[in-house]
Amino acid sequence: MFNTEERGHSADLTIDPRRVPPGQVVTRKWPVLHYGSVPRIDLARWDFRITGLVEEPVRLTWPEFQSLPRTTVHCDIHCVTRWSRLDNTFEGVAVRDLLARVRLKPEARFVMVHAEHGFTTNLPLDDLLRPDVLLADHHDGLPLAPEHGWPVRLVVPHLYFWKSAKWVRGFEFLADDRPGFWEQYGYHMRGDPWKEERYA
Ligand SMILES: Nc1nc2c(c(=O)[nH]1)N[C@H]1C(S)=C(S)[C@@H](COP(=O)(O)O)O[C@H]1N2
Ligand SMILES: [Mo]
Repeated sequence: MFNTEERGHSADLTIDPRRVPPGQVVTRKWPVLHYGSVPRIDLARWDFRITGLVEEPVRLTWPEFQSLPRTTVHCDIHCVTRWSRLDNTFEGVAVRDLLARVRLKPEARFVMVHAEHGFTTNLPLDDLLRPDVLLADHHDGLPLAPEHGWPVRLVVPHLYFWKSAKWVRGFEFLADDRPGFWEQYGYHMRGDPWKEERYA
């Protein structure tokens, strides 16, 4: 799966091993991983919906999303299939800034993230609200490529990358945790790479 150049990179003395979680191999490339096909998206019909345990449901159009305050996040990403990619720059809207405009009900403790083609992934609210969790539309200065989630993907740097839903379309707030797509197949409900929370 990894060529020698990539393997060599993991032994690169310029990489601080403390940045690489246990069982991970550093790659310089950015692998593409998802279930199903890359969706075709029409920005004129795109929206982002916030539903579930909220006082009032929210629907943002593409221009409304684009008018939100912007944040840049530098982070490393860690896939449960054991590759890590260091030094990514994602730009977009911090989830915390978006949710500051939404009144969550006090019972809301978890979120189900919804993406195109019915993909879902679940997160505790505390993880979603970390300041570096982003609805990203740019990576390393360029709009996201379609296969990496254009127009918008979630980026949750501190958890395994399957939580970072590509082609994201909404958040549904819940009182109780529910497994998303990969979680139903046995992936961990939280997915902390530093604790190797790979499978349940
Ligand atoms: N919508 C959607 N998002 C998804 C997935 C998917 O199947 N569908 N796969 C996840 C998994 S398992 C990983 S490792 C990352 C991969 O993102 P990348 O292809 O940009 O590297 O996307 C995550 N987001
Ligand atoms: Mo993954």
